[in-house]
Amino acid sequence: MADLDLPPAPAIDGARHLHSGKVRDLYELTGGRYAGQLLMVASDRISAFDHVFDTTIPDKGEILTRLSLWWFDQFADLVPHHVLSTDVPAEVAGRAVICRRLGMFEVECVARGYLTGSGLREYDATGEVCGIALPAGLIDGSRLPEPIFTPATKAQLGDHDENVTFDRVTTRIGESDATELRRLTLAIYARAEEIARGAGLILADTKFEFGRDEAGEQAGRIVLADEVLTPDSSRYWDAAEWRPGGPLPSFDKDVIRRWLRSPASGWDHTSTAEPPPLPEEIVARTRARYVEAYERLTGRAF
Ligand code: PZK
Repeated sequence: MADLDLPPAPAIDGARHLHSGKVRDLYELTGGRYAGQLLMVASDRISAFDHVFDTTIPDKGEILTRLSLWWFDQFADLVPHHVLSTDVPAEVAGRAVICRRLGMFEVECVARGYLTGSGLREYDATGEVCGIALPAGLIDGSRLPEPIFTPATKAQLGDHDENVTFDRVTTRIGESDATELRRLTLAIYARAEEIARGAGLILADTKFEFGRDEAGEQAGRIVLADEVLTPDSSRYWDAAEWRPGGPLPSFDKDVIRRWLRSPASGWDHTSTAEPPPLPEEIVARTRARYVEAYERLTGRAF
């Protein structure tokens, strides 16, 4: 994939831009009570088929920020999280959090309860995912006998992450941290999967990032970072539509993907051409899916 080509991160008073992902921007606070800590801003940008669209989804950044905060609360007894405050600069109100600067583990901690995506591709080729042998006969969308930890390492900018074995994680960060990240990942996934199922959603897989507190009273402890269990970091399916055997529709992005593949878009999604702007109706229907995910999971009105 080509390098990310994003709009420049907006200037924020009292913050210095550090880096940007496809849909989020990271800043360092330069003054005030939390000087030196981080400001994580969720934009309204959306990506699909490895492209970031020029068209944005109104309120997406706020919906995902609020959803992530709600999830952090659900695991307060399992793991500490990195959020220090939601009292953020006015220009990013509602869609940013101030978070503790951690020493990040360079491991994407993925939990899978269902087989699809890169896990399915690896299974079809080897019968294993990240070195974990799975029973024969599984197909796209199959529920796994039990959830598994399938770590990955970050690839170059814009490239996909690479699945790795647990042994590889051990070599990278040591046996005791690797074991603890696996335990936490599976414990959080188990709780989240149960909550999602109660909301009629299947949490097929999800990715966590952890860091270590390096200063202060709590130095040494492992902390849950990033955003958690948003549709951008997780794969949600509508439980009512779950049927193993084919690619299942993404809860949030199916509307966009179907339109992009349709003649109406005039776009060849297999080409390197820039995707067209999204029509108003597609934007509205996609926004409604994010609102619906938020409302079904949290039981709160957005
Ligand atoms: C950290 N990212 C990912 C990339 C984003 C986010 N608490 C933390 N301490 C130190 N570093 C990070 C975090 C967190 N979370 C997260 N990169 C570094 C990332 C691009 C944009 F908003």
